[in-house]
Amino acid sequence: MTRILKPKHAITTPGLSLVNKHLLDCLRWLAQKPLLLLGCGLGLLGPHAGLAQLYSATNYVQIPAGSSAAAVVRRAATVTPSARQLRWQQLELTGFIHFGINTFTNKEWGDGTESPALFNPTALDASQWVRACKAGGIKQVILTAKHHDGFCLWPSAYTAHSVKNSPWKNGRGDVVQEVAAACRAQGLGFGVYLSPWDRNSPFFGDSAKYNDYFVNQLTELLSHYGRVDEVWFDGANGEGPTGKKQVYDFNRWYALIRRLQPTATIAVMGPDVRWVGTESGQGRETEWSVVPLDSQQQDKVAAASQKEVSFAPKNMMDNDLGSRAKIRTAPALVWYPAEVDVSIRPGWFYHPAEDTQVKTPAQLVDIYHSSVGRNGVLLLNIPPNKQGLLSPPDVASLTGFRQALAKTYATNLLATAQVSGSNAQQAKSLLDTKYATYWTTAGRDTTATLTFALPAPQAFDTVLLQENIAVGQRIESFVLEYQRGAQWLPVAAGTTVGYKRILTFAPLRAQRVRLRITSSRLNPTLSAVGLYKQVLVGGKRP
Ligand code: FUL
Repeated sequence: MTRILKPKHAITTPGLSLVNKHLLDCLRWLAQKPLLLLGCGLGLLGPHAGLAQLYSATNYVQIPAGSSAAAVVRRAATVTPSARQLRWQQLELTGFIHFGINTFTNKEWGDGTESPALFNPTALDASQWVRACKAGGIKQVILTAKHHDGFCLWPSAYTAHSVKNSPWKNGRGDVVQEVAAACRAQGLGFGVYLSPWDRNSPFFGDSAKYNDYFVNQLTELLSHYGRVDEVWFDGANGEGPTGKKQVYDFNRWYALIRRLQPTATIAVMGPDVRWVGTESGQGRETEWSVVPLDSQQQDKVAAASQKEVSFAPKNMMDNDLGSRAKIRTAPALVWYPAEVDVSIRPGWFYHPAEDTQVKTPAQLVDIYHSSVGRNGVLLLNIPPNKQGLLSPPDVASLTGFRQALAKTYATNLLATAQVSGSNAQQAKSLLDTKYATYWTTAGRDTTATLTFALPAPQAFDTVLLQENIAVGQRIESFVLEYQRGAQWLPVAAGTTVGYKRILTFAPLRAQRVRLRITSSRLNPTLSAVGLYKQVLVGGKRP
């Protein structure tokens, strides 16, 4: 019997308890094979050499037992993203395409018994999908190559349950190929979602057989379509037809991905990108990219005399995963940044009844602020319809969203301001729009004040800050103030900054503003500071 761990449209991914379990199994396996992994990994030496295939030299640090609180904080500030994680973070906006047999049955989850004959888009045009995504500012597109129903959007050699047995293009079509080609042609990154849970495969639940099947499918996807930039493993899971629980061979999958597509990030049930913990489009107010390994699991692992622990944080739903209190007793810290997945419609797949419930440009702008503006990467789902096209309301919303962002963020009111305060001689790098150049403090200063005098009073309602995460995430709290008469009054205050932090507030008018960084784990850095006035295009705020 199939046990469904995730209800339709739930905002959580209960499969994550299994995720943690699988990751633990994976790390156990890794701990037993350090030499093997050293050989096939990146050749790193050091305490985490056995994890080389999962981690870079800088995105994983062990915390020596007995470290002082201050030492832990300093160590946390030195954890930095791998090259693949940095590239991914800088994309800011990525797109999700849920398309498959569910599109034709009007369901969210298929049970795997659907006939491939149902799959028959009449006007499928992957270039239209990618064009609309690009017009929405999206930089990379992830396609559901196989969802839980097991139906493959490419003609896999390992199952009959695919497009090859559908009427679409007389069984000679390949959606994965069309999307990959469209992304390449239009300069977008390309990623694949391959559901580990497969409700069609007769092998599911027969662990070794299914792992072989899965590896074969993954190999097809990673070898036949050019560069793959992200591989997304969903946490939702259930039992197979045999009634047995499928034990996933994650370490084998990760090794395969690193070998065939070394620049791809592995997301959600993977070491590079963390599921933010909701599907609402809301990231955390306090979002650390440096998080501890799961201390609960550490206890279990310690009991089993293992040295390494899983990289998944203990509770993905906590409103803080990485503050000083959270990292204090961590055995190790990892760079594990948040991805915020949300659909432009209520469902992940297309349903005609939801044509009137497409999120407006204003709603998407709010989501941008609560995801990218909270140190996350937005993964926005836009599902094609039965014709095989993105529908007009979705395309219009994407375009309106992009226009609103472009207009708002075109004019940084601080661009012509005079800057004074801590290390103000470096202020040029704050305002030069280059991410790689950055301001920092002198000596060992972990606090700072920067004052901006505008040429004339201006109205504004948004502040944007960016740390240079290539050297780590450090800022723990900041406040923005404006001058009225002789007084400095608070405008907005926040905790973490990370790659990007955006705070919006009721509009006000001022000529002098100042940013005070009140706490930082090491010298704070800033690549950018901006003050803006929101411009909304094509729609009111909800
Ligand atoms: C969930 C799945 O069950 C949904 O169908 C969807 O694919 C979403 C992105 O992840 O876990």
